[in-house]
This record gives sequence, structure tokens and C-alpha cells, in this order.
Amino acid sequence: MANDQSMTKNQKLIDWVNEWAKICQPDSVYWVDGSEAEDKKLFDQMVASGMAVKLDEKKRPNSYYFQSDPSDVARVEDRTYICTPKKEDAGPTNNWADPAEMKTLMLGKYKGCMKGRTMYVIPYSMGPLGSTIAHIGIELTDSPYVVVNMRTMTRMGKAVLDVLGNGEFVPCVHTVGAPLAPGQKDKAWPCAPIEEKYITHFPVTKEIWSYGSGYGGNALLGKKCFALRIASYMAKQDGWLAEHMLILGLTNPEGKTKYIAAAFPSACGKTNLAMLIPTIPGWTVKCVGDDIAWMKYGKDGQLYAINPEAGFFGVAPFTSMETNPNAMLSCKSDTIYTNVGLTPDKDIWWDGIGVDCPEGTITWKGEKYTKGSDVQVAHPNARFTARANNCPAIDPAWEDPAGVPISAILFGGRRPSTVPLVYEARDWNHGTFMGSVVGSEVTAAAIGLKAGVRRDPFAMLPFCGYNMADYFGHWIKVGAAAPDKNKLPKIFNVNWFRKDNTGRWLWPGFGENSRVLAWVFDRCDGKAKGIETPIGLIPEAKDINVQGLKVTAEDLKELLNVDKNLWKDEVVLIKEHYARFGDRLPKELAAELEKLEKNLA
Ligand code: GTP
Ligand code: SPV
Ligand code: MN
Repeated sequence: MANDQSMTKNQKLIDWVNEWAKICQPDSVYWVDGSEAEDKKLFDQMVASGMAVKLDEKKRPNSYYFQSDPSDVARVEDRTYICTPKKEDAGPTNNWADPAEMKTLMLGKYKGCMKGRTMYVIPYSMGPLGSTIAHIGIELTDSPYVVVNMRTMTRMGKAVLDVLGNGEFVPCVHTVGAPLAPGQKDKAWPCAPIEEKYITHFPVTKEIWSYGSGYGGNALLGKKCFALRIASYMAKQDGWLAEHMLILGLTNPEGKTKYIAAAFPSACGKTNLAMLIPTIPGWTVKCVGDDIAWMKYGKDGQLYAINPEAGFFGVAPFTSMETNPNAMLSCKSDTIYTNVGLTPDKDIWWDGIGVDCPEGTITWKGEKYTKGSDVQVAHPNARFTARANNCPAIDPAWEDPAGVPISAILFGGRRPSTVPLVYEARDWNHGTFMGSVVGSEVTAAAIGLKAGVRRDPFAMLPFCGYNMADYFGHWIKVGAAAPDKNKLPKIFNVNWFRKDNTGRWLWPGFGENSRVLAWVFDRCDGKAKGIETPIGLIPEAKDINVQGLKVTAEDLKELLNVDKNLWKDEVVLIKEHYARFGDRLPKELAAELEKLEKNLA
């Protein structure tokens, strides 16, 4: 089979690819088939060109190391656009540009942008191939790094074209924005300067145009661009939910399983929670997904979730056999590492991996580490790209096209104070309120953010494809449309990141979070009690099992404390946050805020 347009009979697709080839002017066009041989060939080429390093085959089978350009290490929220016809429809939390103007501007940049390179055509499916809830995208890219990452993160290749037939696809155009003049030597990691990058979405016409970055969410367009920004817009139109959520299956000592979805902002613990190993006896956790959930009501009236991805693009630093063994085992083989340290024996290293950094390790910037030097070995947003199938804790139902029934939804972020370890919403609208006011200390997952706590509603601030106030309204609507209110998931807020006034973590986190999940499970099972507070229901101290922990009774009291004065300050911040949305804010949420204020008086 030739890797060309003979792979499909979809004339619309062929015409679209040819049109873009004319604009971008690549040396050649290559249709990706998704085979292992093709994957190997691409890696070999990248090793030969100096873009990739093959890791030691014994220590890290079939795994490769990449170093990005120092300017291209994470998502760029400043350079990310939602281009709806009307500015109000993108809302106050998104960068907006007029679609026609943006297209004119970007077409100017796309002209000849792939000179000296190959244009790869990547057919991919978000969701199990052929499932009625999956959606197909086609990404054009001039980055072989993107191709090999998409192979792990999505179902990709010829099989997708077969399923697509003459059907509709979401067109995604990507370039690193670094054309080569004849004879010009390529960089190991070509990209455009930050101020020339554009990560652009046209939700109404369902198109994605990305220019100038080769990294993560900027370049793997099936992930944040499609499965969240475009999909959230589709979900609003069609009455479902596209969310920045992990999905896990929790089984109690009696063998009963419940599924939980959880939204935490970037680098706030989704991958860790999704595959945690419970420290309390008799409980197990299985992973369905670690970043994105698409949720719809099933015939039985319950909310069902699928993971549209096929792999993990996980934060490397502080992942270890101690904190997250399942992630370490997932990235043992067949893994792509980006911006970690490269040891002299061709293995990888990052802070918190559990061993000292070997002398002579090459840092993500290409410097040599010597003991005592204070160079940064791995970038804080260094990532591994690993196959979900390689995760020892993958749930047997993770690819079930019907999804898994969701019993509980958790929200949370990094809050050093104020927000207790866990509290439960009184009902769906109260839970929607909780999601809408999530705050978190910013992390390294995006470039150029000011340090401190920012509001990141539903962990969707960088990922909502339309007006955030309308998104809140959509959540209210989905709750109201529940076929059976009693089957709605219960909603909780959690906070693993409380500190005391010396800066010490009050809660050990990681596997110990199972102690909180157990209370959530029991609440859903009608067993444990919830105590009313002004902000919602909290556990009785006795219902959080702290056996074997260093957490003292005092610590636990502090962790579960609802300090009225701190919450009054919080209300002021929530009001500021809500004010951005003007009268587009759903009245149900204004009412929830009023209720909270009254409860605190
Ligand atoms: P994205 O992939 O950016 O969406 O991130 P994520 O939400 O999946 O975050 P991840 O699980 O990768 O965790 C990010 C960082 O938070 C890592 O360095 C973890 O070690 C740390 N972390 C995760 N869970 C906990 C926890 O329970 N307590 C503490 N203290 N740190 C945690
Ligand atoms: C996030 O930032 O939430 C991620 C990493 O999951 S990226 O794919 O770069 O968006
Ligand atoms: Mn994420």
C-alpha cells in the first residue's frame, strides 16, 4: 500500500489535504498508516537527524528521549484563541479574534511554512475506533514527533480512514512554523518564537489551526484542542459533557465497584489519582483515563463516561515508585520522554524519581550535570508519553464504547489554606457552583502565568471552547435534564494540598488519598454520614481512616475545618470572579453564592 491519498476514497478529505499542501508547500505529503514499521522508521529518522535519542533497550525498551527548544516547553495560554463570530460567545476568559481576520493572518504564516519538510496526514479517532460516541479528526503536521506521539495518545492510521469512509472529520492543521531554505540545516527542535505561535480554534466550523509550537497540548491536536475545546462546544449543542477529568474505578473490600470522575487543573494530580494504589486494606483502584472524560446519559438514566484518549501525556517530575508506581510501570517501555534528564547510560532522570542524579546527566537544556551544581535537570513540565495499555492498573472496561457509570464527580485544586480536605455538595446545582469557583495555585503546565491562586473553574479555564458563563449554564441544564435525579453523580470538592503555617503538607497525598475516596464511596453507597457546614457536608473525623499515618488528630481537625472568616474572604474573591461574567452568569449560581453568604453570616 502506498502512503498516499489512495488510502481513502473520501474526496472531501483528499481535496482538503491537497489544498493545504498547496498552501504549506511541503517537499512531500505522507499519509500515516499507523503501523509498527512506520513508527520504527520515523524514530530511526529522528535519531539519525539528532532530534531523538534511543534509550537503553534493556532499561527502557522501545523508548526515546527528546529535548524541546527552551521556548517551547508547555501550553501557551496567551497565544491560544477561540474564534467565534461574536466576541461575547468566546467569553471573558478566552482570547478572542474574528474568525475571518484570524484566518487571513494565519494563512499568511502558513504560506510555504512546510518548505523543506514532509507533511504528514494523521487520521485519528478520539474514543474507541468505530464506537458511536467516538469522533474522527485529521491532523496535518510537519512534525514527525507529533506523529509518534499521536500514535500513542490516539487510535491512529489507516484503520481510522476505513471507519471514516465518506464521513465527516474535524480538520486540524499543525506546523512547527520553521520552513527550511534549500540546504539549510534543521534544528533538533524546530519551532517559532512564542509571540509568533498561534493555537487557534474555530468552534462553530469545528476547525483547529495551530502554528509555531511542537509541544504537548499545542501540537497534539486531538487532546486539548479537539477533545476539550472543540468537543466542549459540540457537547453544549448536543447535551453532553466534555471535561478535563480523570476516570477511575474504585472497588471496596466487599467487591463493589463505583466509578469516579475528577477535575483538577493541569499538574494538580489527575494522573496520580487515576492510578493510585490504595493504602487502606481491601480497596483497589483501576484507571479508565487520566485527563479527559466525555460523559453522556445512558439508557438506564445514569451518566456514563469514556476516555477519548489511548495514552497518558503525564507530568514526569516527582513521579516515582513511591508516589505513583503504576505510572512508572506504564512508562517502562514504548515511551517518549520529553525534557527530562538523559543519564550517561541512556536512561532518564527527574527530580523526585527516587535516586540521586547520576554524574554527567544531560539536562533538558543540554548542559552537563555534575554533583553539587544547581542546574535544572528536568523541566518542571517534562512529560512522558505512554500507552494506556501498558498501565498495570488499566480498568478492564477502559475501552468499553458504552463507557462506565459515574457515581461521583470530584473537583479540586492546589489550595494551601481555606478549602478542607473534602466536602460534599448538597445537590447538583450546589456542585456546579463548587466547580465554577475552583481555585488553584498555578503550575508549570503553561508558560507565562503569574504565581499565586487563580480561579480555574471546572479545571477548564484554558480548555473551554465558548463563553464560560454559558458553560456553567450548560452544567445546570445537564443536571436538570437528568432522566432520574436519584441517579445523578454526587459532587465533592477535595484538596490534597493544605499546608500548615510552617509550609508543611498537612495531608500525605498520593496513595493515602484512598482514605478520602473511601468516604466518597461510602457516601454514594448511603453508608457514611455527612455533617452540615456552611459550605457543604464534611465527614465525621472518625470516618476518615488515619490509621498508620503521621496525621495527628489535630492535623485532621485542621484539614476538615471550615473557618468562617477565611470563607468570608473567599466569598469576596468568588464575587470578583463572578463579576467577570456579568448578567450571563446563570441565576442558579448567583443564588448558590447568596446561600453561601447567608450560611456564613
Ligand atoms: P496534567 O497532565 O497537566 O493535566 O496534570 P495532572 O492533573 O494529571 O497532574 P499529575 O497527577 O501529573 O500531578 C502533578 C504533580 O502534582 C506531580 O508532580 C505530582 O507529584 C504532584 N501530586 C499529585 N498528587 C499529589 C498529592 O496527592 N499530593 C501532593 N503533595 N502532590 C501531588
Ligand atoms: C495539561 O496541561 O492539562 C496537560 C498537558 O494535560 S498538555 O497536553 O500540554 O495540555
Ligand atoms: Mn491535563
